[in-house]
Amino acid sequence: MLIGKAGEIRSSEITPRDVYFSRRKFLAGGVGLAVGAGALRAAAKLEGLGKSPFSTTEKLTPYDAVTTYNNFYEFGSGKDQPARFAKNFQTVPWTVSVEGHAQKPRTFDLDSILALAPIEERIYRMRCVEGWSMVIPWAGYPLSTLLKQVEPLSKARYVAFQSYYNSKQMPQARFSGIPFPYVEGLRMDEAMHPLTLLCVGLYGERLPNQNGAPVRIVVPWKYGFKSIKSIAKIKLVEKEPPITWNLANPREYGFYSNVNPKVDHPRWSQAKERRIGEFFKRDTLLFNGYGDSVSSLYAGMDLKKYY
Ligand SMILES: Nc1nc2c(c(=O)[nH]1)N[C@H]1C(S)=C(S)[C@@H](COP(=O)(O)O)O[C@H]1N2
Ligand SMILES: [Mo]
Repeated sequence: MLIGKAGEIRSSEITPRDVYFSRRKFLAGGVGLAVGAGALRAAAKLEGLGKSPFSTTEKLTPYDAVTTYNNFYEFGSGKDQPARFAKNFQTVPWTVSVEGHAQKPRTFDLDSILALAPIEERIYRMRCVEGWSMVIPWAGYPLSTLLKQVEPLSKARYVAFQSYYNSKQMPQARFSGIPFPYVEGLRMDEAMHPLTLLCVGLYGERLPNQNGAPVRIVVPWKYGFKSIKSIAKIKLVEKEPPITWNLANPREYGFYSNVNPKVDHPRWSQAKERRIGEFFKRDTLLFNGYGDSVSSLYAGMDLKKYY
């Protein structure tokens, strides 16, 4: 991964959250063409989202930045490419198969995923391995809720995820320089942790294509690449599964990839980060600030070795 030009997004390009919401209200109540746009947005709205004690109260990263500054290499390696090239990504119909060491392996269609549990808003800090961060109001429920449905067997020690891949829908993928389908993995206890989110939306709406529609994982204490987008398959496995960025460059990207200001990337420091929209860099926090909840998962592990 290359570090993008710092600063990244000019403030003139950012629509603040309140402007975004009032614009949406205006579109929904408008006439003519505006009604069309409003109706499209309204269809994607998630109603009655619960609040979560796991949410941070930090200032949200503006909607426009969250949805136009993305890594989604299936749609190109440039930050602006996913928003442009994922526009017509076909996410209907969609299924996620949950298989492997389970008593009741099963394929879920999207409606059954959406209906499985109450969807709540989770405002998480996100830290990309490239050195930038955002605060994003995700919507979803714990991944553990889905995994429990299939009744994992004791042999299941890791969870392997696979993104959807279709070179016809993703013609930019072959220029991205990483292998596809994109794969990721978590240890079972990480996957079952209440912070690990099965995510179906952001900013009160269903996920935009460029953010991993229609369903993705969000793991806030790890570098962003662990938060795999547009998942098609989840497999309960015995051994640590391969992960895309480790396959692409094992020296630079490990399986754990916990956010850690003391373990530098071989080509750059991880001590600081730039919150998108802010000018000054801030200190990066161990486990991205979620240490109270997750540090016990790594008790006794050398985090320099298990990077
Ligand atoms: N399938 C897939 N998932 C992916 C990626 C990708 O290229 N392909 N990029 C990762 C990286 S590097 C980051 S930082 C986050 C970005 O998520 P966001 O665009 O929703 O903020 O998605 C992650 N998930
Ligand atoms: Mo990233």
